[in-house]
Amino acid sequence: MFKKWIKKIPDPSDQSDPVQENGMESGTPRLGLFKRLKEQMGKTRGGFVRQMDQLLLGRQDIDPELLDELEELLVMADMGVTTVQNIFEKLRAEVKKKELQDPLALRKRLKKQIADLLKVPSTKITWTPSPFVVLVIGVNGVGKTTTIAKLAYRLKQEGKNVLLVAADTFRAAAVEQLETWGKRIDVPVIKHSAGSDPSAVTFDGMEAAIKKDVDVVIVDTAGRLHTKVNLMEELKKIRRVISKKVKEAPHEVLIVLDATTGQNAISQANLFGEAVGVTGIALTKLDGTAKGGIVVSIADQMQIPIRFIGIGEKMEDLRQFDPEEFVEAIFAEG
Ligand SMILES: Nc1nc2c(ncn2[C@@H]2O[C@H](COP(=O)(O)OP(=O)(O)OP(=O)(O)O)[C@@H](O)[C@H]2O)c(=O)[nH]1
Ligand SMILES: [Mg+2]
Repeated sequence: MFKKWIKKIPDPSDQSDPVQENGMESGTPRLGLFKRLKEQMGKTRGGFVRQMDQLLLGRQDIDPELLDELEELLVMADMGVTTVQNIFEKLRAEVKKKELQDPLALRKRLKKQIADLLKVPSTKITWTPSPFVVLVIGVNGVGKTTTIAKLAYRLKQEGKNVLLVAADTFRAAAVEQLETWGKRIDVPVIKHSAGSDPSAVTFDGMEAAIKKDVDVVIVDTAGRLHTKVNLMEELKKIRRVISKKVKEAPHEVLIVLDATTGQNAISQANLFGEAVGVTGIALTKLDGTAKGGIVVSIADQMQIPIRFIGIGEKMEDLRQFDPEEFVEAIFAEG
């Protein structure tokens, strides 16, 4: 009966090259990283970016119809109505002033506008002081546990001592899922039995982290409870338990959002943000959507930085979000 809740866990050995980016580690050729990003963003590139190019192809002038069609396309690509309206207000003004004269210049300008929207002051986590506590939240199935495993793997590669806390005691097999990951990446997991109090596991996790001098503690939480109110109350309680043990913690409240859910992701972030506060976003499954525009929408509409993007099921497919690289990958030729 719980079969549908038991997730497929990708084999971490199924990876070409354990790669990491700036700020996490260095020395790996960025070209390989970019190639993988480009490949994994193929659906978006082949989706709305190609449709955009088809619209622009063969046109000599920028007419109002072209602008209308493009505008609609970007909304359909999950870029968000307000964000797209703002972009096109500027574009129309530039066309009117004859600053933009041909479709190719329009494409270039659009790419630049998107890149500018994505540029936010800081997307990096400092990982200090220790224990640095990351509370991971989000609705069910968005990729919390997988993201935690990928993140723990990366941090471990960097030489950090990581500890995972299985505070999703609600879903059958959730503890087991995190434990399996822990074994595969060789990271300890603090757990209680399924159905027990998540705050109690968190308490034990924090105690263990302090005792063992752990660098980073990552707390996995449930995505679903009997009601939304229960879920939020539980998260608040977990938060309180963490703060009691380490005053300024959690240092990062990372919300995991699924890119394939489009604009819904934004309402989820708002909902969780109001209840427990959110300091960063991990946007997963970008490889699974042809509408990567959600990245632009989130960056423009939310005051919270996108820390990581999930671009696949392999261990190295959690990337630190790099706006410039991202735009290059989706607008790349070929
Ligand atoms: N293609 C792809 N799949 C992903 C990505 N991140 C997570 N997944 C998959 O999404 C599914 C759900 O992931 P989980 O990590 O179990 O999600 P969760 O949020 O912990 O789910 P609950 O524990 O039920 O709340 C799994 O099959 C993952 O492999 C990603 O970036 N790309
Ligand atoms: Mg989970």
